[in-house]
Amino acid sequence: MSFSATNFAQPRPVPVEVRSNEKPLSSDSFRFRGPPSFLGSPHSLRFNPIPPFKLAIPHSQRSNASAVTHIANGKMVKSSANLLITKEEGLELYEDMILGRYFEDMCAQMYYRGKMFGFVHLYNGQEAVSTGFIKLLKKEDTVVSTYRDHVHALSKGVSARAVMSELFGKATGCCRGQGGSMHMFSKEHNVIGGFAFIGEGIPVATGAAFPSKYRREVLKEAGADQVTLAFFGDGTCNNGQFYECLNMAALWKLPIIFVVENNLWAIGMSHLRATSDPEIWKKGPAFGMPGVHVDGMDVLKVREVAKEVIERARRGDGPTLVECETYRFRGHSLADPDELRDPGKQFHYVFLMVSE
Ligand SMILES: Cc1ncc(C[n+]2csc(CCOP(=O)(O)OP(=O)(O)O)c2C)c(N)n1
Ligand SMILES: [Mg+2]
Repeated sequence: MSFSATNFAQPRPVPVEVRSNEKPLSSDSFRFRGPPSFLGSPHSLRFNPIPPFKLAIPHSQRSNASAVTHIANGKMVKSSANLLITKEEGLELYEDMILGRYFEDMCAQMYYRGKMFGFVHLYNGQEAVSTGFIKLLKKEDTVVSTYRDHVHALSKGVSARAVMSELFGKATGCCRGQGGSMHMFSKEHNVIGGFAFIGEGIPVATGAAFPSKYRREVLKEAGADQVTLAFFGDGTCNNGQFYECLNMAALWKLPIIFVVENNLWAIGMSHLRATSDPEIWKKGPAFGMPGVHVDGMDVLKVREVAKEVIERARRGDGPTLVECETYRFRGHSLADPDELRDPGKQFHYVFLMVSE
């Protein structure tokens, strides 16, 4: 198979060094200006360039990873699709992202007014990932999230009232007020968490992907083509459950997409200081599945990748690992004083959105 999305899944020309703390992020469309010293890590931090990537999986599995070979070798695969959308689709994406942003801003307001308690982790800045992926799903598809879960639930169709009521601990919340911010759940919408422990949702998502395959292949239900999206962060990719589940999903060719929202931070730990190879997408081919890197600040690019990998999972071709390079505009949680954030950053992105 081939990915038509390779125009934005291509590797950076100098893969690891570009992600040092002193350089702009990889994609041109980020258009960072000025030194991103806000990343907070020592300027002396440097990584050795890695040798060119070689696919080291058995021939029988190579079809799954051929696109990755192209990506890794810097070859452009001819795009069969494009980033064009209809006006209605554009409005749907815009509305969903604005809903996510305003919802989270309102949470912050309520939290600082003392109306909301416990840990509350906001999603500001990462909306293009949730919208780009989840708006392509059918109702019966499943979403598994983390503690940064409000916007994933909203994108999947849980009403803002049900999510906000949950945050206020009300019986009208989507978990009857008993779950709170980190435990969004809706059976009706197939949102199955909301997990406070990092990596906890990945095996749950892997398990959720299994019935679809079982029903189609064992019970011979032709229409069983549900897919599962597992969202989690860059820091979580250093946990064992991530690797165990990549292995199982590839082995069983499960209809799951592992969506890494790489916002460069795990609480206050820079991604570059915490992982041996910062390019997370490369871990896919190590397990025999494609790994794709995409600009997670661009909803159309995310959507194009999402379209392809969701269709791939739906037709039974197995899992994909997608690394979305994004950024959170607020602190890790509302209890975080935001001291690692660059106050100019949010304005910068808003300006880009308006000027493009
Ligand atoms: C098993 C476990 N260990 C440690 C923690 C504490 N913890 C909460 S969030 C977090 C960082 C996660 O970072 P990342 O995966 O990048 O997600 P992000 O917060 O950036 O969305 C850690 C270590 C936890 N919740 N669960
Ligand atoms: Mg992170």
